[in-house]
Amino acid sequence: MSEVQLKTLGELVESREPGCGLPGEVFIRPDIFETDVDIFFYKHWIMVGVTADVPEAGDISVVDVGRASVIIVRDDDERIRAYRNVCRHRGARLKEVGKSTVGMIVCPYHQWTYDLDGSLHHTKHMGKDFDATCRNLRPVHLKVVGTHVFVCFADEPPADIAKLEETMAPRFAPYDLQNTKIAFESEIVENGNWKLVMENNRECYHCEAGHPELTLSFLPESTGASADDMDEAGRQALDAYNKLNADSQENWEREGYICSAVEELSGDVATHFRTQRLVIATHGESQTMDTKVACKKLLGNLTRRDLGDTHMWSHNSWCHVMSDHAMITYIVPLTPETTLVRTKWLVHPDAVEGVDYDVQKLTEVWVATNAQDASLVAINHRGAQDPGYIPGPYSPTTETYVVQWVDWYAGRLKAHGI
Ligand code: 3BY
Ligand code: FES
Ligand code: FE
Repeated sequence: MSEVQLKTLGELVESREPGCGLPGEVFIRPDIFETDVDIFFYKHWIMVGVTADVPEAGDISVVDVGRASVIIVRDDDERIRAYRNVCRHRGARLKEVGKSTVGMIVCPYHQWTYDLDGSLHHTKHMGKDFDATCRNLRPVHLKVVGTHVFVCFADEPPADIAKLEETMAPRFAPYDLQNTKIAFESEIVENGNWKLVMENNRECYHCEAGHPELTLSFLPESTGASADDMDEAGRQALDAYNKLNADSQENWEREGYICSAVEELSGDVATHFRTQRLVIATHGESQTMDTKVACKKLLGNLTRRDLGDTHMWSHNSWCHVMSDHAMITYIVPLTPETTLVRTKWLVHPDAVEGVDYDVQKLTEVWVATNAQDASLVAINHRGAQDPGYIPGPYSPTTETYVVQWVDWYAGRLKAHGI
Protein backbone atom coordinates (compact mmCIF):
# COMPACT_ATOMS: atom_id res chain seq x y z
CA MET A 1 0.00 0.00 0.00
CA SER A 2 1.50 3.33 -0.98
CA GLU A 3 1.40 6.17 1.51
CA VAL A 4 0.27 9.62 0.47
CA GLN A 5 3.13 12.01 1.07
CA LEU A 6 1.89 15.19 2.75
CA LYS A 7 3.37 18.43 1.48
CA THR A 8 5.47 20.33 3.98
CA LEU A 9 4.24 23.67 5.26
CA GLY A 10 7.01 25.38 3.30
CA GLU A 11 5.90 23.66 0.11
CA LEU A 12 2.26 24.52 0.70
CA VAL A 13 3.02 28.17 1.33
CA GLU A 14 5.29 28.38 -1.68
CA SER A 15 2.70 26.65 -3.85
CA ARG A 16 0.24 29.52 -3.56
CA GLU A 17 -0.61 31.31 -6.76
CA PRO A 18 0.67 34.91 -6.77
CA GLY A 19 -1.97 37.15 -5.20
CA CYS A 20 -4.05 34.20 -3.99
CA GLY A 21 -4.81 32.74 -0.58
CA LEU A 22 -3.13 29.88 1.23
CA PRO A 23 -4.20 26.30 0.51
CA GLY A 24 -6.90 24.99 2.87
CA GLU A 25 -4.61 22.38 4.40
CA VAL A 26 -2.61 25.01 6.30
CA PHE A 27 -5.68 25.82 8.35
CA ILE A 28 -6.36 22.34 9.76
CA ARG A 29 -3.31 20.14 9.83
CA PRO A 30 -2.27 19.49 13.45
CA ASP A 31 1.44 19.40 12.54
CA ILE A 32 1.13 22.82 10.89
CA PHE A 33 -0.72 24.13 13.91
CA GLU A 34 2.15 22.99 16.14
CA THR A 35 4.67 24.73 13.88
CA ASP A 36 2.57 27.91 13.86
CA VAL A 37 2.33 28.01 17.63
CA ASP A 38 6.02 27.28 17.98
CA ILE A 39 7.13 30.01 15.57
CA PHE A 40 4.47 32.69 15.85
CA PHE A 41 3.55 32.36 19.51
CA TYR A 42 6.68 31.03 21.23
CA LYS A 43 9.38 32.78 19.19
CA HIS A 44 7.80 36.15 18.45
CA TRP A 45 6.52 38.89 20.74
CA ILE A 46 2.82 38.33 21.36
CA MET A 47 0.22 40.47 23.01
CA VAL A 48 -1.35 38.80 26.06
CA GLY A 49 -3.11 41.51 28.00
CA VAL A 50 -3.29 45.05 29.25
CA THR A 51 -1.87 46.67 32.35
CA ALA A 52 -5.39 47.05 33.77
CA ASP A 53 -5.59 43.25 33.99
CA VAL A 54 -3.34 43.61 37.04
CA PRO A 55 -4.22 47.01 38.51
CA GLU A 56 -2.84 46.48 42.05
CA ALA A 57 0.20 44.87 43.65
CA GLY A 58 -0.49 41.14 44.00
CA ASP A 59 -2.84 40.99 41.02
CA ILE A 60 -2.21 38.13 38.66
CA SER A 61 -3.41 37.35 35.17
CA VAL A 62 -2.68 33.95 33.64
CA VAL A 63 -2.81 33.36 29.92
CA ASP A 64 -2.32 29.97 28.26
CA VAL A 65 -0.67 29.96 24.85
CA GLY A 66 -0.42 26.51 23.30
CA ARG A 67 1.24 24.27 25.86
CA ALA A 68 2.88 27.30 27.47
CA SER A 69 1.35 29.48 30.12
CA VAL A 70 2.41 32.85 31.47
CA ILE A 71 1.73 34.47 34.81
CA ILE A 72 1.58 38.26 34.56
CA VAL A 73 1.84 39.82 37.98
CA ARG A 74 2.14 43.27 39.48
CA ASP A 75 4.79 42.99 42.16
CA ASP A 76 5.05 44.85 45.47
CA ASP A 77 6.92 47.69 43.75
CA GLU A 78 4.05 48.04 41.24
CA ARG A 79 6.23 46.62 38.47
CA ILE A 80 4.63 44.26 36.02
CA ARG A 81 6.50 41.00 35.59
CA ALA A 82 5.93 37.79 33.70
CA TYR A 83 6.89 34.24 34.63
CA ARG A 84 6.46 30.77 33.24
CA ASN A 85 3.47 29.27 35.00
CA VAL A 86 5.48 26.21 35.97
CA CYS A 87 6.61 25.20 39.43
CA ARG A 88 10.37 24.81 39.78
CA HIS A 89 9.85 21.61 41.80
CA ARG A 90 8.07 19.05 39.62
CA GLY A 91 6.46 21.36 37.18
CA ALA A 92 2.90 21.70 38.40
CA ARG A 93 0.86 24.54 36.98
CA LEU A 94 0.96 27.24 39.63
CA LYS A 95 -2.14 29.24 38.74
CA GLU A 96 -5.20 28.56 36.64
CA VAL A 97 -6.12 30.75 33.67
CA GLY A 98 -7.73 34.04 34.62
CA LYS A 99 -7.26 36.70 37.22
CA SER A 100 -6.65 36.49 40.96
CA THR A 101 -4.96 38.38 43.76
CA VAL A 102 -2.28 36.84 45.93
CA GLY A 103 0.30 37.73 48.56
CA MET A 104 2.66 35.05 47.30
CA ILE A 105 2.48 32.42 44.58
CA VAL A 106 1.99 29.06 46.28
CA CYS A 107 2.20 25.84 44.30
CA PRO A 108 -0.93 23.78 44.95
CA TYR A 109 1.08 20.52 44.81
CA HIS A 110 3.77 20.66 47.55
CA GLN A 111 3.42 24.33 48.44
CA TRP A 112 6.69 25.72 47.18
CA THR A 113 6.09 29.40 47.73
CA TYR A 114 7.35 32.23 45.54
CA ASP A 115 7.50 35.96 46.14
CA LEU A 116 5.94 38.25 43.57
CA ASP A 117 9.45 39.05 42.32
CA GLY A 118 9.71 35.37 41.38
CA SER A 119 12.13 34.32 44.09
CA LEU A 120 11.54 31.02 45.82
CA HIS A 121 10.73 32.03 49.34
CA HIS A 122 9.79 28.87 51.14
CA THR A 123 9.95 25.07 50.80
CA LYS A 124 9.61 22.17 53.23
CA HIS A 125 11.59 18.91 53.34
CA MET A 126 14.28 19.99 50.86
CA GLY A 127 17.25 19.42 53.17
CA LYS A 128 19.82 21.85 54.42
CA ASP A 129 21.90 21.78 51.22
CA PHE A 130 19.02 22.89 49.07
CA ASP A 131 19.82 26.14 47.27
CA ALA A 132 16.53 27.97 46.78
CA THR A 133 18.21 30.78 44.87
CA CYS A 134 18.56 28.52 41.80
CA ARG A 135 14.86 27.73 41.76
CA ASN A 136 13.25 31.08 41.20
CA LEU A 137 10.38 31.30 38.74
CA ARG A 138 11.62 31.53 35.17
CA PRO A 139 11.03 35.04 33.87
CA VAL A 140 9.35 35.60 30.53
CA HIS A 141 10.46 38.62 28.49
CA LEU A 142 7.94 41.41 28.86
CA LYS A 143 7.35 44.83 27.34
CA VAL A 144 4.59 47.22 28.19
CA VAL A 145 3.77 49.57 25.31
CA GLY A 146 1.04 52.03 26.19
CA THR A 147 -1.10 49.55 28.08
CA HIS A 148 -0.42 46.57 25.84
CA VAL A 149 1.43 43.75 27.57
CA PHE A 150 3.69 41.92 25.15
CA VAL A 151 5.61 38.81 26.16
CA CYS A 152 8.09 36.61 24.36
CA PHE A 153 8.81 33.04 25.44
CA ALA A 154 12.03 32.80 23.42
CA ASP A 155 15.37 33.00 25.23
CA GLU A 156 16.40 35.75 22.83
CA PRO A 157 13.38 37.75 21.81
CA PRO A 158 13.36 39.66 18.53
CA ALA A 159 15.04 43.03 19.10
CA ASP A 160 12.96 44.82 16.50
CA ILE A 161 10.11 45.34 18.97
CA ALA A 162 12.09 48.53 19.70
CA LYS A 163 10.58 50.06 16.56
CA LEU A 164 7.05 49.30 17.76
CA GLU A 165 7.87 50.74 21.18
CA GLU A 166 9.39 53.94 19.90
CA THR A 167 6.60 54.44 17.39
CA MET A 168 3.72 53.77 19.74
CA ALA A 169 4.92 55.32 23.00
CA PRO A 170 4.41 58.96 21.90
CA ARG A 171 1.16 58.12 20.10
CA PHE A 172 -0.35 56.44 23.15
CA ALA A 173 1.10 58.92 25.67
CA PRO A 174 -1.72 61.53 25.56
CA TYR A 175 -4.23 58.82 26.49
CA ASP A 176 -2.33 57.74 29.65
CA LEU A 177 -3.42 54.19 28.93
CA GLN A 178 -1.74 52.73 31.99
CA ASN A 179 -4.12 54.78 34.01
CA THR A 180 -7.32 53.10 32.85
CA LYS A 181 -9.77 50.48 34.01
CA ILE A 182 -11.48 47.67 32.18
CA ALA A 183 -15.12 48.62 31.73
CA PHE A 184 -15.96 45.39 29.97
CA GLU A 185 -14.24 42.35 28.51
CA SER A 186 -15.40 39.63 26.20
CA GLU A 187 -14.08 36.28 25.17
CA ILE A 188 -15.14 34.44 22.04
CA VAL A 189 -13.96 31.08 20.78
CA GLU A 190 -14.12 31.44 17.03
CA ASN A 191 -14.52 28.35 14.88
CA GLY A 192 -11.63 29.06 12.61
CA ASN A 193 -7.87 28.80 12.32
CA TRP A 194 -5.99 31.73 13.83
CA LYS A 195 -4.61 32.75 10.43
CA LEU A 196 -8.14 33.18 9.10
CA VAL A 197 -9.01 35.29 12.14
CA MET A 198 -6.06 37.53 11.32
CA GLU A 199 -6.79 37.62 7.59
CA ASN A 200 -10.32 38.69 8.40
CA ASN A 201 -9.05 41.53 10.56
CA ARG A 202 -6.70 42.80 7.88
CA GLU A 203 -9.34 43.74 5.35
CA CYS A 204 -12.48 45.78 5.18
CA TYR A 205 -13.76 44.24 1.96
CA HIS A 206 -16.38 42.56 4.15
CA CYS A 207 -17.20 45.68 6.18
CA GLU A 208 -19.90 47.26 4.10
CA ALA A 209 -22.05 44.13 4.02
CA GLY A 210 -20.79 42.55 7.22
CA HIS A 211 -20.44 45.34 9.79
CA PRO A 212 -23.38 47.76 9.72
CA GLU A 213 -22.50 49.10 13.20
CA LEU A 214 -18.76 49.53 12.68
CA THR A 215 -19.17 51.21 9.32
CA LEU A 216 -21.20 53.99 10.97
CA SER A 217 -17.91 55.32 12.26
CA PHE A 218 -15.91 54.49 9.14
CA LEU A 219 -16.01 56.74 6.19
CA PRO A 220 -16.99 54.25 3.51
CA GLU A 221 -14.17 55.49 1.35
CA SER A 222 -11.68 54.72 4.10
CA THR A 223 -12.04 50.99 3.67
CA GLY A 224 -9.55 50.72 0.85
CA ALA A 225 -11.87 50.84 -2.16
CA SER A 226 -10.18 52.25 -5.22
CA ALA A 227 -11.36 55.23 -7.28
CA ASP A 228 -11.28 52.93 -10.33
CA ASP A 229 -14.12 50.91 -8.86
CA MET A 230 -16.30 53.96 -8.17
CA ASP A 231 -18.85 55.97 -10.01
CA GLU A 232 -18.65 59.76 -10.14
CA ALA A 233 -20.45 60.21 -6.80
CA GLY A 234 -18.10 57.73 -5.19
CA ARG A 235 -15.05 59.53 -6.52
CA GLN A 236 -16.31 62.82 -5.18
CA ALA A 237 -16.90 61.26 -1.77
CA LEU A 238 -13.39 59.81 -1.86
CA ASP A 239 -11.92 63.24 -2.66
CA ALA A 240 -13.91 64.77 0.19
CA TYR A 241 -12.71 62.04 2.53
CA ASN A 242 -9.10 62.53 1.50
CA LYS A 243 -9.41 66.24 2.12
CA LEU A 244 -11.06 65.76 5.51
CA ASN A 245 -8.31 63.34 6.48
CA ALA A 246 -5.56 65.69 5.34
CA ASP A 247 -7.11 68.70 7.12
CA SER A 248 -7.77 66.77 10.32
CA GLN A 249 -4.29 65.34 10.34
CA GLU A 250 -2.72 68.74 9.89
CA ASN A 251 -4.80 70.06 12.75
CA TRP A 252 -3.98 67.12 15.05
CA GLU A 253 -0.28 67.19 14.25
CA ARG A 254 -0.19 70.89 15.11
CA GLU A 255 -1.44 69.97 18.58
CA GLY A 256 1.08 67.15 18.94
CA TYR A 257 -1.19 64.20 18.15
CA ILE A 258 0.80 62.01 15.81
CA CYS A 259 -1.11 60.74 12.76
CA SER A 260 1.19 59.34 10.11
CA ALA A 261 1.03 55.72 9.05
CA VAL A 262 3.90 53.51 10.14
CA GLU A 263 4.07 49.99 8.80
CA GLU A 264 6.51 47.23 9.59
CA LEU A 265 4.85 44.43 7.71
CA SER A 266 7.54 42.81 5.60
CA GLY A 267 8.58 39.23 6.21
CA ASP A 268 12.07 40.45 7.15
CA VAL A 269 10.84 41.95 10.40
CA ALA A 270 9.88 39.77 13.34
CA THR A 271 7.69 42.39 14.98
CA HIS A 272 4.89 43.01 12.55
CA PHE A 273 2.83 46.12 13.23
CA ARG A 274 0.94 49.00 11.71
CA THR A 275 -0.42 52.21 13.15
CA GLN A 276 -2.20 55.33 11.92
CA ARG A 277 -4.62 57.93 13.21
CA LEU A 278 -7.78 57.99 11.14
CA VAL A 279 -10.79 60.24 10.98
CA ILE A 280 -14.05 58.94 12.43
CA ALA A 281 -17.21 59.62 10.41
CA THR A 282 -20.12 61.99 11.21
CA HIS A 283 -19.47 63.43 14.71
CA GLY A 284 -15.89 62.24 14.56
CA GLU A 285 -15.56 61.22 18.20
CA SER A 286 -15.73 57.50 18.81
CA GLN A 287 -16.63 54.09 17.40
CA THR A 288 -20.16 54.12 18.76
CA MET A 289 -23.56 53.96 17.12
CA ASP A 290 -23.86 57.76 17.07
CA THR A 291 -20.10 58.38 16.61
CA LYS A 292 -20.09 60.49 19.80
CA VAL A 293 -18.10 59.59 22.89
CA ALA A 294 -19.51 56.73 24.96
CA CYS A 295 -17.66 57.89 28.07
CA LYS A 296 -17.98 61.51 29.15
CA LYS A 297 -14.76 61.34 31.13
CA LEU A 298 -12.06 61.31 28.51
CA LEU A 299 -8.85 59.31 28.76
CA GLY A 300 -5.80 60.94 30.36
CA ASN A 301 -6.23 64.68 30.63
CA LEU A 302 -7.76 65.02 27.21
CA THR A 303 -10.21 67.78 26.53
CA ARG A 304 -10.74 67.20 22.82
CA ARG A 305 -13.26 64.57 21.86
CA ASP A 306 -12.48 64.51 18.16
CA LEU A 307 -9.10 62.85 18.13
CA GLY A 308 -10.05 60.20 15.60
CA ASP A 309 -9.01 56.61 15.94
CA THR A 310 -5.42 55.56 16.53
CA HIS A 311 -5.23 51.96 15.54
CA MET A 312 -2.43 49.50 16.04
CA TRP A 313 -2.08 46.02 14.59
CA SER A 314 0.35 43.38 15.71
CA HIS A 315 0.38 39.83 14.41
CA ASN A 316 -1.99 38.69 17.13
CA SER A 317 -3.83 41.87 18.07
CA TRP A 318 -5.62 44.99 16.97
CA CYS A 319 -6.83 48.04 18.83
CA HIS A 320 -8.63 51.31 18.34
CA VAL A 321 -7.79 54.13 20.74
CA MET A 322 -10.17 57.08 20.84
CA SER A 323 -10.54 60.08 23.13
CA ASP A 324 -13.00 58.37 25.47
CA HIS A 325 -12.06 54.69 25.35
CA ALA A 326 -9.77 52.09 23.89
CA MET A 327 -10.92 48.81 22.41
CA ILE A 328 -8.13 46.26 22.47
CA THR A 329 -8.29 42.72 21.10
CA TYR A 330 -5.79 39.90 21.03
CA ILE A 331 -6.03 36.34 19.84
CA VAL A 332 -4.59 33.02 20.95
CA PRO A 333 -4.80 29.88 18.81
CA LEU A 334 -6.48 27.05 20.72
CA THR A 335 -6.64 24.21 18.21
CA PRO A 336 -6.16 24.16 14.42
CA GLU A 337 -9.85 24.96 14.10
CA THR A 338 -10.52 27.26 17.05
CA THR A 339 -9.14 30.61 18.18
CA LEU A 340 -9.69 32.57 21.35
CA VAL A 341 -10.49 36.24 20.76
CA ARG A 342 -10.29 38.45 23.86
CA THR A 343 -11.45 42.07 23.80
CA LYS A 344 -11.17 44.70 26.52
CA TRP A 345 -12.78 48.12 26.63
CA LEU A 346 -10.75 50.60 28.68
CA VAL A 347 -11.97 53.88 30.14
CA HIS A 348 -10.61 56.48 32.54
CA PRO A 349 -10.20 54.89 35.99
CA ASP A 350 -12.44 57.53 37.61
CA ALA A 351 -15.23 57.14 35.07
CA VAL A 352 -18.36 55.90 36.80
CA GLU A 353 -20.63 53.37 35.13
CA GLY A 354 -24.15 54.72 34.74
CA VAL A 355 -22.89 58.28 35.22
CA ASP A 356 -20.04 58.79 32.77
CA TYR A 357 -20.67 55.78 30.56
CA ASP A 358 -23.09 53.05 29.78
CA VAL A 359 -21.55 49.65 29.06
CA GLN A 360 -24.08 48.87 26.36
CA LYS A 361 -23.33 52.06 24.43
CA LEU A 362 -19.60 51.68 25.00
CA THR A 363 -19.44 48.13 23.68
CA GLU A 364 -22.25 47.62 21.21
CA VAL A 365 -20.29 48.39 18.05
CA TRP A 366 -17.44 45.98 18.72
CA VAL A 367 -19.59 43.32 20.41
CA ALA A 368 -21.60 43.23 17.20
CA THR A 369 -18.48 43.46 15.01
CA ASN A 370 -16.74 40.62 16.84
CA ALA A 371 -19.82 38.39 16.55
CA GLN A 372 -20.09 39.17 12.85
CA ASP A 373 -16.41 38.45 12.30
CA ALA A 374 -16.74 35.18 14.24
CA SER A 375 -19.38 33.93 11.84
CA LEU A 376 -17.45 35.14 8.79
CA VAL A 377 -14.32 33.37 10.02
CA ALA A 378 -16.35 30.21 10.65
CA ILE A 379 -17.77 30.07 7.13
CA ASN A 380 -14.36 30.89 5.70
CA HIS A 381 -12.78 28.06 7.69
CA ARG A 382 -15.46 25.54 6.72
CA GLY A 383 -15.39 26.38 3.03
CA ALA A 384 -11.60 26.39 2.91
CA GLN A 385 -11.69 22.78 4.20
CA ASP A 386 -13.87 21.63 1.35
CA PRO A 387 -11.90 19.36 -0.98
CA GLY A 388 -13.23 21.52 -3.78
CA TYR A 389 -11.59 24.72 -2.54
CA ILE A 390 -9.12 26.36 -4.91
CA PRO A 391 -7.79 29.60 -3.36
CA GLY A 392 -8.94 32.62 -5.32
CA PRO A 393 -7.36 36.05 -5.81
CA TYR A 394 -7.28 38.76 -3.16
CA SER A 395 -8.59 42.16 -4.15
CA PRO A 396 -5.61 44.25 -5.24
CA THR A 397 -7.17 47.29 -3.56
CA THR A 398 -9.15 46.26 -0.47
CA GLU A 399 -7.14 43.20 0.52
CA THR A 400 -3.60 44.47 0.21
CA TYR A 401 -3.01 44.07 3.94
CA VAL A 402 -4.10 40.44 3.74
CA VAL A 403 -1.55 39.91 0.99
CA GLN A 404 1.06 41.51 3.24
CA TRP A 405 -0.08 39.43 6.20
CA VAL A 406 0.35 36.18 4.23
CA ASP A 407 3.70 37.38 2.87
CA TRP A 408 4.82 38.15 6.42
CA TYR A 409 3.72 34.68 7.52
CA ALA A 410 5.67 33.13 4.65
CA GLY A 411 8.71 35.32 5.38
CA ARG A 412 8.80 34.39 9.04
CA LEU A 413 8.51 30.68 8.26
CA LYS A 414 11.53 31.07 5.96
CA ALA A 415 13.42 32.98 8.61
CA HIS A 416 12.86 29.99 10.90
CA GLY A 417 14.04 27.47 8.32
CA ILE A 418 10.61 26.24 7.19
O1 3BY B 1 -9.86 46.62 13.14
C1 3BY B 1 -10.63 46.87 12.21
O2 3BY B 1 -11.11 48.00 12.01
C2 3BY B 1 -11.00 45.77 11.32
C3 3BY B 1 -12.32 45.21 11.58
C4 3BY B 1 -12.85 44.81 10.32
C5 3BY B 1 -11.94 45.27 9.30
N1 3BY B 1 -10.92 45.97 9.95
C6 3BY B 1 -9.94 46.67 9.27
FE1 FES C 1 5.15 22.59 42.87
FE2 FES C 1 5.87 20.30 43.94
S1 FES C 1 5.33 20.70 41.92
S2 FES C 1 5.70 22.21 44.91
FE1 FE D 1 -14.52 42.37 10.31
